[in-house]
Amino acid sequence: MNFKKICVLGLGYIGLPTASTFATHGVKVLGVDINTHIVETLQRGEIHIHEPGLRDTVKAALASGNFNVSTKPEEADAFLIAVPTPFLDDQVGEYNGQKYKLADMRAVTSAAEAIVPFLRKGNLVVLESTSPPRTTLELVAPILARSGLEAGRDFHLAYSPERVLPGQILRELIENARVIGGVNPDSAQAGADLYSIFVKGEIVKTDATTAEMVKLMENTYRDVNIAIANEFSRLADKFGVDVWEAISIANRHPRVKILSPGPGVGGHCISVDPWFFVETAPELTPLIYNSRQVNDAQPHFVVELVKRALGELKGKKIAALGLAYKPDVDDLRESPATEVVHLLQKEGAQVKAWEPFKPDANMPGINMARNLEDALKDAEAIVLLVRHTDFISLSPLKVREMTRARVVVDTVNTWNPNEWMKADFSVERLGVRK
Ligand code: SAJ
Repeated sequence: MNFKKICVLGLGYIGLPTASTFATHGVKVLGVDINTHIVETLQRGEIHIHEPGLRDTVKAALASGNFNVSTKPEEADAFLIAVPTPFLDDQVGEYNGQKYKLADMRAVTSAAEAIVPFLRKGNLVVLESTSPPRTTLELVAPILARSGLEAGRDFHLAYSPERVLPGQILRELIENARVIGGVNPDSAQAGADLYSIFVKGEIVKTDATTAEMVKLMENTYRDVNIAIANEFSRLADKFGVDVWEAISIANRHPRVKILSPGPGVGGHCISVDPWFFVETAPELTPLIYNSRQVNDAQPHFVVELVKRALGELKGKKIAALGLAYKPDVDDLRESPATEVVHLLQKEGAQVKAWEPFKPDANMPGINMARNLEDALKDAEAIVLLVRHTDFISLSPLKVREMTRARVVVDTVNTWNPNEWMKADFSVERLGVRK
Protein backbone atom coordinates (compact mmCIF):
# COMPACT_ATOMS: atom_id res chain seq x y z
CA MET A 1 0.00 0.00 0.00
CA ASN A 2 1.12 3.54 -0.73
CA PHE A 3 0.73 6.23 1.92
CA LYS A 4 0.75 9.85 0.82
CA LYS A 5 -1.04 11.32 3.80
CA ILE A 6 -1.62 10.11 7.35
CA CYS A 7 -3.46 11.47 10.32
CA VAL A 8 -2.05 10.90 13.83
CA LEU A 9 -4.54 11.33 16.65
CA GLY A 10 -2.91 12.21 19.97
CA LEU A 11 0.30 14.26 20.07
CA GLY A 12 1.82 13.08 23.35
CA TYR A 13 4.96 11.10 24.21
CA ILE A 14 4.31 8.61 21.41
CA GLY A 15 2.07 10.41 18.90
CA LEU A 16 4.32 13.44 18.45
CA PRO A 17 7.58 11.53 17.86
CA THR A 18 5.74 9.16 15.50
CA ALA A 19 3.99 11.93 13.55
CA SER A 20 7.14 14.04 13.15
CA THR A 21 9.24 11.02 12.18
CA PHE A 22 6.78 10.10 9.40
CA ALA A 23 6.88 13.73 8.21
CA THR A 24 10.67 13.79 8.06
CA HIS A 25 10.45 10.61 5.96
CA GLY A 26 8.43 12.32 3.25
CA VAL A 27 4.84 11.54 4.31
CA LYS A 28 2.27 14.33 4.65
CA VAL A 29 1.14 14.19 8.26
CA LEU A 30 -1.74 15.88 10.02
CA GLY A 31 -1.19 15.72 13.78
CA VAL A 32 -4.44 15.96 15.70
CA ASP A 33 -4.95 16.75 19.35
CA ILE A 34 -8.10 17.84 21.18
CA ASN A 35 -5.96 20.05 23.44
CA THR A 36 -5.84 23.49 21.76
CA HIS A 37 -2.88 24.51 23.92
CA ILE A 38 -0.81 21.65 22.47
CA VAL A 39 -1.89 22.47 18.92
CA GLU A 40 -1.02 26.16 19.34
CA THR A 41 2.33 25.35 20.96
CA LEU A 42 3.27 23.12 18.02
CA GLN A 43 2.02 25.66 15.47
CA ARG A 44 4.49 28.13 17.01
CA GLY A 45 7.25 25.57 16.45
CA GLU A 46 7.61 24.77 20.16
CA ILE A 47 7.03 21.47 21.97
CA HIS A 48 5.17 20.68 25.17
CA ILE A 49 7.05 17.56 26.30
CA HIS A 50 10.64 16.79 27.14
CA GLU A 51 12.33 14.07 25.10
CA PRO A 52 15.90 14.22 23.83
CA GLY A 53 16.02 15.10 20.12
CA LEU A 54 12.28 15.67 19.79
CA ARG A 55 12.51 19.44 19.38
CA ASP A 56 14.84 19.04 16.39
CA THR A 57 12.69 16.37 14.76
CA VAL A 58 9.53 18.47 15.16
CA LYS A 59 11.36 21.52 13.76
CA ALA A 60 12.59 19.51 10.78
CA ALA A 61 9.10 18.10 10.24
CA LEU A 62 7.56 21.60 10.24
CA ALA A 63 10.31 22.99 8.02
CA SER A 64 9.75 20.19 5.46
CA GLY A 65 6.20 21.46 4.98
CA ASN A 66 4.93 17.89 5.54
CA PHE A 67 3.71 18.39 9.11
CA ASN A 68 0.56 20.25 10.09
CA VAL A 69 -1.41 20.22 13.31
CA SER A 70 -5.08 20.66 14.00
CA THR A 71 -7.81 19.84 16.50
CA LYS A 72 -9.79 17.89 13.86
CA PRO A 73 -8.89 14.97 11.57
CA GLU A 74 -9.19 15.10 7.77
CA GLU A 75 -9.39 12.49 5.06
CA ALA A 76 -6.14 10.52 4.81
CA ASP A 77 -4.74 7.18 3.66
CA ALA A 78 -4.06 6.04 7.22
CA PHE A 79 -5.16 7.01 10.73
CA LEU A 80 -3.02 6.30 13.79
CA ILE A 81 -4.49 6.44 17.29
CA ALA A 82 -1.91 7.24 19.98
CA VAL A 83 -3.99 8.59 22.84
CA PRO A 84 -3.58 7.87 26.57
CA THR A 85 -5.26 4.95 28.33
CA PRO A 86 -4.99 5.88 32.02
CA PHE A 87 -7.07 4.46 34.88
CA LEU A 88 -10.55 5.53 35.84
CA ASP A 89 -10.15 7.55 39.01
CA ASP A 90 -13.73 7.16 40.25
CA GLN A 91 -14.22 3.42 39.79
CA VAL A 92 -12.47 0.14 40.62
CA GLY A 93 -13.26 -3.50 39.95
CA GLU A 94 -13.47 -6.16 42.62
CA TYR A 95 -12.84 -9.89 42.56
CA ASN A 96 -12.94 -12.06 45.70
CA GLY A 97 -12.61 -8.98 47.88
CA GLN A 98 -9.53 -7.76 46.00
CA LYS A 99 -9.81 -4.40 44.30
CA TYR A 100 -8.27 -3.74 40.90
CA LYS A 101 -7.89 -0.71 38.67
CA LEU A 102 -9.89 -0.19 35.49
CA ALA A 103 -8.64 1.27 32.20
CA ASP A 104 -10.19 4.52 31.07
CA MET A 105 -10.80 3.90 27.36
CA ARG A 106 -12.65 7.15 26.71
CA ALA A 107 -9.80 8.75 24.73
CA VAL A 108 -9.57 5.71 22.42
CA THR A 109 -13.35 5.75 22.00
CA SER A 110 -13.46 9.44 21.05
CA ALA A 111 -10.47 9.15 18.73
CA ALA A 112 -12.15 6.26 16.89
CA GLU A 113 -15.39 8.27 16.75
CA ALA A 114 -13.53 11.27 15.34
CA ILE A 115 -12.21 9.13 12.47
CA VAL A 116 -15.64 7.77 11.43
CA PRO A 117 -16.71 10.75 9.20
CA PHE A 118 -13.39 10.66 7.31
CA LEU A 119 -12.97 6.91 6.87
CA ARG A 120 -12.88 5.78 3.22
CA LYS A 121 -12.63 2.41 1.46
CA GLY A 122 -9.05 1.14 1.37
CA ASN A 123 -7.86 3.22 4.38
CA LEU A 124 -5.75 1.81 7.20
CA VAL A 125 -6.48 2.48 10.88
CA VAL A 126 -3.88 1.56 13.51
CA LEU A 127 -4.38 1.63 17.27
CA GLU A 128 -1.10 2.23 19.14
CA SER A 129 -2.42 2.99 22.63
CA THR A 130 -1.72 0.30 25.23
CA SER A 131 -5.07 -1.41 25.69
CA PRO A 132 -6.71 -4.45 27.30
CA PRO A 133 -6.77 -7.57 25.09
CA ARG A 134 -9.45 -7.55 22.37
CA THR A 135 -9.84 -3.74 22.34
CA THR A 136 -9.16 -3.53 18.59
CA LEU A 137 -11.79 -6.14 17.77
CA GLU A 138 -14.40 -5.32 20.39
CA LEU A 139 -14.14 -1.56 20.97
CA VAL A 140 -12.49 0.06 17.94
CA ALA A 141 -13.90 -2.06 15.08
CA PRO A 142 -17.57 -1.59 16.11
CA ILE A 143 -17.13 2.19 16.39
CA LEU A 144 -15.49 2.41 12.96
CA ALA A 145 -18.34 0.25 11.55
CA ARG A 146 -20.63 3.26 12.08
CA SER A 147 -19.08 4.60 8.85
CA GLY A 148 -20.90 1.80 7.01
CA LEU A 149 -17.54 0.19 6.25
CA GLU A 150 -16.35 -3.10 7.70
CA ALA A 151 -12.88 -3.65 9.16
CA GLY A 152 -10.90 -6.25 7.20
CA ARG A 153 -13.30 -6.09 4.24
CA ASP A 154 -13.56 -2.38 3.32
CA PHE A 155 -10.61 -0.96 5.24
CA HIS A 156 -7.58 -2.28 7.10
CA LEU A 157 -7.45 -2.28 10.88
CA ALA A 158 -4.43 -3.17 13.02
CA TYR A 159 -2.95 -2.88 16.49
CA SER A 160 0.70 -1.88 16.76
CA PRO A 161 2.07 -1.13 20.21
CA GLU A 162 4.84 1.34 20.83
CA ARG A 163 7.68 -0.29 22.80
CA VAL A 164 10.13 2.57 23.11
CA LEU A 165 12.04 3.58 26.21
CA PRO A 166 11.40 7.12 27.46
CA GLY A 167 14.62 9.09 26.94
CA GLN A 168 15.45 7.13 23.77
CA ILE A 169 12.15 7.33 21.95
CA LEU A 170 13.37 8.73 18.62
CA ARG A 171 16.12 6.16 18.21
CA GLU A 172 14.08 3.18 19.43
CA LEU A 173 11.10 4.15 17.26
CA ILE A 174 13.28 3.52 14.23
CA GLU A 175 15.53 0.70 15.46
CA ASN A 176 13.27 -1.52 17.61
CA ALA A 177 11.38 -4.47 16.23
CA ARG A 178 7.78 -3.50 15.51
CA VAL A 179 4.79 -5.80 16.03
CA ILE A 180 1.79 -5.31 13.79
CA GLY A 181 -1.36 -7.23 14.51
CA GLY A 182 -4.06 -7.07 11.86
CA VAL A 183 -7.73 -8.00 12.11
CA ASN A 184 -6.83 -10.05 9.00
CA PRO A 185 -3.53 -10.74 7.18
CA ASP A 186 -4.10 -7.93 4.65
CA SER A 187 -4.46 -5.44 7.49
CA ALA A 188 -1.19 -6.61 9.07
CA GLN A 189 0.50 -6.26 5.67
CA ALA A 190 -0.89 -2.73 5.23
CA GLY A 191 0.45 -1.83 8.69
CA ALA A 192 3.84 -3.32 7.80
CA ASP A 193 3.90 -1.24 4.59
CA LEU A 194 3.21 1.90 6.60
CA TYR A 195 5.79 1.45 9.36
CA SER A 196 8.47 0.22 6.96
CA ILE A 197 8.64 3.87 5.82
CA PHE A 198 10.93 4.52 8.78
CA VAL A 199 11.31 1.37 10.92
CA LYS A 200 14.69 -0.31 10.47
CA GLY A 201 14.06 -3.06 13.05
CA GLU A 202 12.28 -6.28 12.16
CA ILE A 203 8.56 -5.90 11.44
CA VAL A 204 6.64 -8.86 12.81
CA LYS A 205 3.13 -9.48 11.53
CA THR A 206 0.50 -11.22 13.62
CA ASP A 207 -3.16 -10.84 14.59
CA ALA A 208 -4.51 -7.87 16.54
CA THR A 209 -5.17 -9.62 19.87
CA THR A 210 -1.74 -11.27 19.89
CA ALA A 211 -0.14 -7.85 19.37
CA GLU A 212 -2.19 -6.43 22.25
CA MET A 213 -1.11 -9.28 24.49
CA VAL A 214 2.55 -9.01 23.48
CA LYS A 215 2.74 -5.43 24.70
CA LEU A 216 1.10 -6.25 28.03
CA MET A 217 3.19 -9.39 28.46
CA GLU A 218 6.47 -7.50 28.04
CA ASN A 219 5.74 -5.02 30.79
CA THR A 220 4.03 -7.55 33.05
CA TYR A 221 7.04 -9.86 32.76
CA ARG A 222 9.24 -7.01 33.96
CA ASP A 223 6.88 -6.05 36.79
CA VAL A 224 6.66 -9.62 38.11
CA ASN A 225 10.43 -9.98 37.93
CA ILE A 226 11.01 -6.73 39.81
CA ALA A 227 8.45 -7.90 42.39
CA ILE A 228 10.44 -11.05 43.06
CA ALA A 229 13.62 -8.96 43.41
CA ASN A 230 11.79 -6.74 45.89
CA GLU A 231 10.55 -9.76 47.80
CA PHE A 232 14.12 -11.11 47.88
CA SER A 233 15.22 -7.78 49.40
CA ARG A 234 12.75 -8.30 52.25
CA LEU A 235 13.86 -11.89 52.77
CA ALA A 236 17.55 -10.90 52.77
CA ASP A 237 16.76 -8.23 55.34
CA LYS A 238 15.07 -10.85 57.52
CA PHE A 239 17.89 -13.40 57.25
CA GLY A 240 20.82 -11.00 57.64
CA VAL A 241 21.97 -11.34 54.05
CA ASP A 242 23.13 -8.68 51.56
CA VAL A 243 20.58 -9.05 48.74
CA TRP A 244 22.86 -7.32 46.22
CA GLU A 245 25.65 -9.78 46.84
CA ALA A 246 23.19 -12.70 46.74
CA ILE A 247 21.69 -11.51 43.44
CA SER A 248 25.05 -11.00 41.83
CA ILE A 249 26.09 -14.53 42.80
CA ALA A 250 22.78 -16.06 41.67
CA ASN A 251 23.05 -14.21 38.35
CA ARG A 252 26.26 -16.09 37.57
CA HIS A 253 24.01 -19.05 36.87
CA PRO A 254 23.63 -19.12 33.08
CA ARG A 255 19.82 -19.23 33.18
CA VAL A 256 19.14 -16.75 36.00
CA LYS A 257 18.77 -12.99 35.58
CA ILE A 258 17.29 -11.43 38.70
CA LEU A 259 16.48 -7.73 38.36
CA SER A 260 17.22 -5.06 40.96
CA PRO A 261 15.15 -4.33 44.03
CA GLY A 262 14.47 -0.70 44.83
CA PRO A 263 11.95 1.67 46.36
CA GLY A 264 9.18 0.44 44.02
CA VAL A 265 8.10 0.52 40.41
CA GLY A 266 7.06 3.73 38.71
CA GLY A 267 6.50 5.30 35.33
CA HIS A 268 3.54 5.13 33.02
CA CYS A 269 4.01 1.63 31.70
CA ILE A 270 5.26 -1.14 33.96
CA SER A 271 3.15 -0.19 36.97
CA VAL A 272 0.11 0.29 34.73
CA ASP A 273 -0.03 -2.36 32.04
CA PRO A 274 -0.36 -5.45 34.30
CA TRP A 275 -3.70 -4.08 35.51
CA PHE A 276 -5.06 -4.41 31.96
CA PHE A 277 -4.70 -8.18 32.32
CA VAL A 278 -6.13 -8.23 35.83
CA GLU A 279 -9.17 -6.21 34.80
CA THR A 280 -10.01 -8.49 31.90
CA ALA A 281 -9.32 -11.79 33.71
CA PRO A 282 -9.06 -11.35 37.51
CA GLU A 283 -9.70 -15.08 38.01
CA LEU A 284 -6.61 -15.97 35.96
CA THR A 285 -4.10 -13.45 37.28
CA PRO A 286 -3.23 -14.01 40.98
CA LEU A 287 0.52 -13.79 40.29
CA ILE A 288 0.22 -10.58 38.29
CA TYR A 289 -2.11 -9.07 40.90
CA ASN A 290 0.17 -9.93 43.80
CA SER A 291 3.27 -8.66 42.03
CA ARG A 292 1.56 -5.30 41.69
CA GLN A 293 0.78 -5.39 45.41
CA VAL A 294 4.41 -6.22 46.29
CA ASN A 295 5.81 -3.41 44.14
CA ASP A 296 3.25 -0.88 45.34
CA ALA A 297 4.07 -1.74 48.96
CA GLN A 298 7.82 -1.28 48.52
CA PRO A 299 7.79 2.46 49.49
CA HIS A 300 6.39 1.37 52.89
CA PHE A 301 9.31 -1.03 53.27
CA VAL A 302 11.67 1.90 52.62
CA VAL A 303 9.97 3.97 55.33
CA GLU A 304 10.52 1.11 57.79
CA LEU A 305 14.22 1.19 56.88
CA VAL A 306 14.42 4.93 57.51
CA LYS A 307 12.72 4.38 60.88
CA ARG A 308 15.27 1.71 61.74
CA ALA A 309 18.05 4.18 60.96
CA LEU A 310 16.55 7.24 62.61
CA GLY A 311 14.03 6.01 65.17
CA GLU A 312 10.83 8.00 65.60
CA LEU A 313 10.40 10.18 62.48
CA LYS A 314 8.26 12.91 64.00
CA GLY A 315 9.99 16.27 63.55
CA LYS A 316 13.10 14.71 61.94
CA LYS A 317 14.64 16.59 59.03
CA ILE A 318 15.36 14.38 56.04
CA ALA A 319 17.03 15.10 52.70
CA ALA A 320 15.52 12.96 49.93
CA LEU A 321 17.81 12.61 46.92
CA GLY A 322 16.03 11.88 43.64
CA LEU A 323 12.33 12.05 42.80
CA ALA A 324 12.29 10.73 39.23
CA TYR A 325 10.73 7.33 38.54
CA LYS A 326 14.09 5.92 37.41
CA PRO A 327 17.73 6.96 36.93
CA ASP A 328 18.71 9.84 34.66
CA VAL A 329 15.24 10.89 33.50
CA ASP A 330 13.28 13.99 34.48
CA ASP A 331 9.94 12.18 34.60
CA LEU A 332 8.38 12.32 38.06
CA ARG A 333 5.06 10.71 37.12
CA GLU A 334 4.02 7.69 39.18
CA SER A 335 7.36 7.77 40.94
CA PRO A 336 7.95 5.53 43.97
CA ALA A 337 10.42 8.15 45.25
CA THR A 338 7.68 10.75 45.60
CA GLU A 339 5.54 8.13 47.32
CA VAL A 340 8.34 7.54 49.86
CA VAL A 341 8.53 11.30 50.51
CA HIS A 342 4.79 11.49 51.13
CA LEU A 343 4.90 8.49 53.48
CA LEU A 344 7.84 9.94 55.46
CA GLN A 345 5.89 13.17 55.85
CA LYS A 346 2.86 11.22 57.02
CA GLU A 347 5.08 9.90 59.83
CA GLY A 348 5.85 13.50 60.80
CA ALA A 349 9.26 13.91 59.12
CA GLN A 350 10.19 17.22 57.48
CA VAL A 351 11.49 16.26 54.06
CA LYS A 352 13.38 18.39 51.57
CA ALA A 353 13.72 16.77 48.16
CA TRP A 354 16.40 17.38 45.54
CA GLU A 355 15.82 16.30 41.95
CA PRO A 356 18.74 17.38 39.73
CA PHE A 357 16.82 16.57 36.52
CA LYS A 358 13.87 18.77 37.48
CA PRO A 359 14.95 21.32 40.08
CA ASP A 360 11.93 23.55 39.43
CA ALA A 361 9.32 20.81 39.64
CA ASN A 362 6.17 21.91 41.32
CA MET A 363 5.12 18.85 43.30
CA PRO A 364 2.08 19.44 45.47
CA GLY A 365 2.88 18.64 49.09
CA ILE A 366 6.63 18.26 48.49
CA ASN A 367 9.19 20.79 49.64
CA MET A 368 11.70 21.01 46.77
CA ALA A 369 15.29 21.99 47.51
CA ARG A 370 16.94 24.62 45.26
CA ASN A 371 20.11 22.59 45.02
CA LEU A 372 21.98 19.77 46.76
CA GLU A 373 23.39 22.11 49.43
CA ASP A 374 19.92 23.37 50.24
CA ALA A 375 18.63 19.80 50.66
CA LEU A 376 21.53 18.70 52.86
CA LYS A 377 22.11 21.77 55.00
CA ASP A 378 19.78 21.08 57.93
CA ALA A 379 19.17 17.39 57.34
CA GLU A 380 19.54 14.75 60.04
CA ALA A 381 19.44 11.90 57.53
CA ILE A 382 19.99 11.48 53.80
CA VAL A 383 17.77 9.06 51.92
CA LEU A 384 18.91 8.12 48.42
CA LEU A 385 15.94 7.17 46.26
CA VAL A 386 17.17 7.21 42.64
CA ARG A 387 20.45 5.99 41.19
CA HIS A 388 21.10 9.14 39.11
CA THR A 389 24.63 9.31 37.67
CA ASP A 390 25.08 12.60 39.57
CA PHE A 391 24.58 10.81 42.87
CA ILE A 392 26.84 7.83 42.18
CA SER A 393 29.91 10.03 42.27
CA LEU A 394 28.99 12.00 45.42
CA SER A 395 31.93 11.92 47.77
CA PRO A 396 31.04 11.15 51.39
CA LEU A 397 33.79 13.49 52.61
CA LYS A 398 32.35 16.35 50.58
CA VAL A 399 28.83 15.55 51.72
CA ARG A 400 30.01 15.55 55.34
CA GLU A 401 31.05 19.18 54.95
CA MET A 402 27.61 20.10 53.61
CA THR A 403 25.46 18.58 56.33
CA ARG A 404 25.12 17.71 59.96
CA ALA A 405 23.46 14.43 59.00
CA ARG A 406 25.43 11.33 59.93
CA VAL A 407 22.86 8.80 58.76
CA VAL A 408 22.40 7.69 55.15
CA VAL A 409 19.81 5.30 53.77
CA ASP A 410 20.66 3.89 50.33
CA THR A 411 17.64 2.27 48.67
CA VAL A 412 19.29 1.71 45.28
CA ASN A 413 22.69 0.15 46.05
CA THR A 414 24.63 3.17 44.86
CA TRP A 415 27.08 4.12 47.59
CA ASN A 416 29.98 2.08 48.89
CA PRO A 417 29.05 1.60 52.57
CA ASN A 418 32.67 1.33 53.69
CA GLU A 419 33.59 4.72 52.26
CA TRP A 420 30.61 6.35 53.90
CA MET A 421 31.33 4.65 57.22
CA LYS A 422 34.95 5.82 57.00
CA ALA A 423 33.56 9.35 56.69
CA ASP A 424 31.59 8.81 59.94
CA PHE A 425 28.20 8.05 58.48
CA SER A 426 26.08 5.18 59.65
CA VAL A 427 24.66 3.42 56.61
CA GLU A 428 21.36 1.61 56.16
CA ARG A 429 20.87 -0.20 52.85
CA LEU A 430 17.76 -1.67 51.28
CA GLY A 431 17.98 -5.45 51.32
CA VAL A 432 20.87 -5.58 53.79
CA ARG A 433 20.54 -6.28 57.50
CA LYS A 434 23.68 -5.56 59.45
N1 SAJ B 1 12.99 -0.95 38.14
C1 SAJ B 1 13.37 -1.64 39.28
N2 SAJ B 1 14.28 -2.66 39.16
C2 SAJ B 1 14.81 -3.01 37.96
C3 SAJ B 1 14.41 -2.31 36.79
C4 SAJ B 1 13.49 -1.29 36.90
O1 SAJ B 1 12.92 -1.36 40.39
O2 SAJ B 1 15.64 -3.93 37.94
C5 SAJ B 1 12.00 0.14 38.22
C6 SAJ B 1 12.53 1.48 37.71
O3 SAJ B 1 13.26 2.15 38.70
C7 SAJ B 1 11.23 2.18 37.37
C8 SAJ B 1 10.34 1.04 36.85
O4 SAJ B 1 10.93 -0.14 37.35
O5 SAJ B 1 10.62 2.75 38.51
C9 SAJ B 1 10.19 0.97 35.35
O6 SAJ B 1 11.39 1.27 34.66
P1 SAJ B 1 11.87 0.52 33.32
O7 SAJ B 1 13.13 1.12 32.87
O8 SAJ B 1 11.88 -0.94 33.58
O9 SAJ B 1 10.69 0.77 32.27
P2 SAJ B 1 9.93 2.04 31.63
O10 SAJ B 1 8.60 2.15 32.29
O11 SAJ B 1 10.77 3.27 31.58
O12 SAJ B 1 9.71 1.54 30.11
C10 SAJ B 1 9.10 0.28 29.86
C11 SAJ B 1 9.93 -0.50 28.83
N3 SAJ B 1 9.49 -1.90 28.82
C12 SAJ B 1 10.35 -2.90 29.02
O13 SAJ B 1 11.53 -2.75 29.21
C13 SAJ B 1 9.77 -4.28 28.98
C14 SAJ B 1 9.77 0.14 27.47
O14 SAJ B 1 10.41 -0.64 26.48
C15 SAJ B 1 8.30 0.28 27.12
O15 SAJ B 1 8.12 0.94 25.88
C16 SAJ B 1 7.64 1.12 28.17
O16 SAJ B 1 7.78 0.46 29.43
C17 SAJ B 1 6.18 1.30 27.76
O17 SAJ B 1 5.84 2.37 27.23
O18 SAJ B 1 5.41 0.36 27.88
